[in-house]
Amino acid sequence: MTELTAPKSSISSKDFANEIRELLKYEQGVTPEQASAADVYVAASSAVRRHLMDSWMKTQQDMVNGNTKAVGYLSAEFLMGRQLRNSLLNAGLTEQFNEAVKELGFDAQKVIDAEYEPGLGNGGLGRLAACFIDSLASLGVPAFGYGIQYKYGIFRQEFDEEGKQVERPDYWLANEDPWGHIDYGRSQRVNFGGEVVEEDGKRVWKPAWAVRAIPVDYMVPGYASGRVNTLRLWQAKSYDEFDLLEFNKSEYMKAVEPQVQAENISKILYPEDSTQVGKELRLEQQYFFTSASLHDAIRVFYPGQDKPDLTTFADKITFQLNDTHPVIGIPELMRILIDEYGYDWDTAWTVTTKTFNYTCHTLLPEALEVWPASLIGKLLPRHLEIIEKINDQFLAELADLTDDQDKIERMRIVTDEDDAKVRMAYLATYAGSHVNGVAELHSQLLKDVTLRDFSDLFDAKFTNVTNGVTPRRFMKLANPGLSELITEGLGTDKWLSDLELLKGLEPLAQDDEFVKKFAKVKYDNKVKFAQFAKDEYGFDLDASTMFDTMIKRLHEYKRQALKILEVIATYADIKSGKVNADDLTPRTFIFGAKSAPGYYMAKLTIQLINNVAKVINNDPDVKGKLKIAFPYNYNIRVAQLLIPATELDEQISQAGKEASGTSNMKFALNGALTVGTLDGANVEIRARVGAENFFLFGMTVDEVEALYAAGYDPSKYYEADPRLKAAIDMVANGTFSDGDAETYEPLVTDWLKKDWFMTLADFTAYHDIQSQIDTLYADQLEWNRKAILNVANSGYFSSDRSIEDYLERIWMTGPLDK
Ligand code: 26Y
Repeated sequence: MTELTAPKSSISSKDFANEIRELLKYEQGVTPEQASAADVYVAASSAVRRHLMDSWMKTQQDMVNGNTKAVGYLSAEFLMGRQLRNSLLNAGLTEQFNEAVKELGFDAQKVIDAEYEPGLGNGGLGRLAACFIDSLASLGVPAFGYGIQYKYGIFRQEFDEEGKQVERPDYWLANEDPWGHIDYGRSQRVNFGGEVVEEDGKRVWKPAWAVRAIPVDYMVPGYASGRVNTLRLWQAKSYDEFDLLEFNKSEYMKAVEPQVQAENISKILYPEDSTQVGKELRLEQQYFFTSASLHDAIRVFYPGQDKPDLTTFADKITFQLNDTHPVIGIPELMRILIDEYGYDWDTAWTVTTKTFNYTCHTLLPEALEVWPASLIGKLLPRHLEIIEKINDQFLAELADLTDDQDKIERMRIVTDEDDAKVRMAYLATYAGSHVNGVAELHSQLLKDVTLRDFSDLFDAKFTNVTNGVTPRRFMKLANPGLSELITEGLGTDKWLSDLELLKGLEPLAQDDEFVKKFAKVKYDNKVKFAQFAKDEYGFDLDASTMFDTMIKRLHEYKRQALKILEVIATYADIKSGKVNADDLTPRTFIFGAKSAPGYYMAKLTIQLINNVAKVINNDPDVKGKLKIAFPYNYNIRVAQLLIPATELDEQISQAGKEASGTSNMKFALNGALTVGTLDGANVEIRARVGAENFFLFGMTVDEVEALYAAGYDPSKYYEADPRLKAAIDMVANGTFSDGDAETYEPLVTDWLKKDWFMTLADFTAYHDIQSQIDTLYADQLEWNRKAILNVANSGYFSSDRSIEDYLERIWMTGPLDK
């Protein structure tokens, strides 16, 4: 007997259909006959929201009235993905929806597809935030996600005739957004600029301008917890609608200028995802949402109190800083406590340090945010004073802890130079109670390298929380076939809220009948993806070939170049007759990647992949053997279709560069095998699924270090491996640029002269592992056994487990009472 615990609302499909009819009539003013799929999508979404409303209100009340500390997840990015299916799942309305829309004469998938994906994040960090708020709600922990409701999300990617990336604005709010509820009454004032003056012995900030932060609330329904939390995204609005004095015809543009300026703050998500961008507007965004959120939390937890006792603030809510982006919240809370509520410095400091914790998501020093003190002084003069005072206090503390003057200098929060800089990661590390990395290796490297001086002196602050992903979206919704098979295999669907139960699948890897069913699910997912790729992109993919996928932001350290060079080398092997195409496992290489618009090398790599695709896909000599598919505008929707269809997952970053990775977890949970380096969470995935079920290759962190130290010369590797040489020569000689040798010259020169991420040094090892992959793939039963073992042993990578670790190690709180 299969035990089913998934939430199920008691409402009938008929009644649900009637609710949709009502909403179509009273909200949209259309009959079901007149309605479009988009209308039905809006009405159905509103109907689901209504069903969640009681739980949402009760959760808010219990949170404020109870004594369970809440979590505030401060993040500049929340990459939520589409909402309707997820909300239906958690509200227990999936079946009713499917039936109801049919009754109304609509195709369910068309209704689902009417939702435009909100892309309010760049990649891993933003998606992690989305998984975390899902898990918080599912565990019944009272929490707010706090961020920005960007008007334009991550750009829509297109490819032009030459295969170059073109960025188009992502105006996701062009149509009605039934999920976001604008709450004008709870807006906050956020001040900027001006100066600080001395009044009655006090420092008083006289700001020059202000914007109104208006909250847009999204429900975050938990799975099977009965709880619904809130994602509160702030929208910037001007206080001065137009200045009518200025408003005559010729001054019209001038009249709306202040409004335009204020509203620019929440206009666009910065598409940079790793190297820092020192843009004034970005600092404005960071201050805008952290200031509004902190004030909001005071409003929520001390309702109606003019003189709240904020010494208890850290008992009401703990704030997690998702990377350095919200770190300006630290001096802001100091300012609120001192300037707005009259606390003394030491009291404010005690409250502030208890309130914040910091998660670091990088190892690349160039990604650690640093702001010119002059810029902070211009936008936030009072905050600069506070930061300087924190710095002084810190230096005094350090002087008591160490005699090492160099170390003290290295650790300064505000650098000692003419054009002084403020190091946000250092500020967060000093002021926060805890600092964590996002995978074991990453947390270790943070201590050993990136934040070494800090860990020397404040070791107790440092901890690790390995990332995780939500099984609701990335298994149940993305892979219904596998989910059903797992439920059948385990005899229960409880694994969706207790993912370690997947362990129970282990014996089934030896059951040939089960393995065949598993293989069938994978094959069906491939067919489904091929169909989608045909409809959406016009690709002809062959589901009988191996689906070999690399999806992630385009970065040199992630080494998409390694993958494409290996594909080119294989192509060259076949063309030159060195290898008989019939001896190779036919593969479809699938890429998905956006590049930061200003990242030249990354964009050139995209162009190269597209043009290698053009050549290879049109060459009859390799037809049926090698194919490249590079769907443009990779996003959560594509991920949900592609991950379940993938057999081989590429996680091939240079060791010591990828903080964690999270798609690696999604792939393992969906039964792909990984080819990867010992980097980020790959290390932990391999340890859990077993070395024999993971294709490991490449240098370790120590080997990388040693090679840098010895003086790295990539050209040696080029000379030593004829396949590598052939591949690079092909790129250099214009094979993929209509004979033009100039096009990829910067890439070629970089590979041969610099190759900072040692693509060439790992090339031979990467190739050597391919024959092992082919051999295993030839034995489908064995391959699928290993894939099942990956699923069975990846339960640890649920974001529920990550959240439990945060609760225990950092937040010191838990679920609300039932
Ligand atoms: C400063 C600004 C330009 C900036 C904006 C976005 C800097 C960084 C980012 C985003 C970083 C990011 O997505 N990092 C990824 O975080 C994932 C979740 O922890 C990790 O799995 C992944 O390894 C890391 O690259």
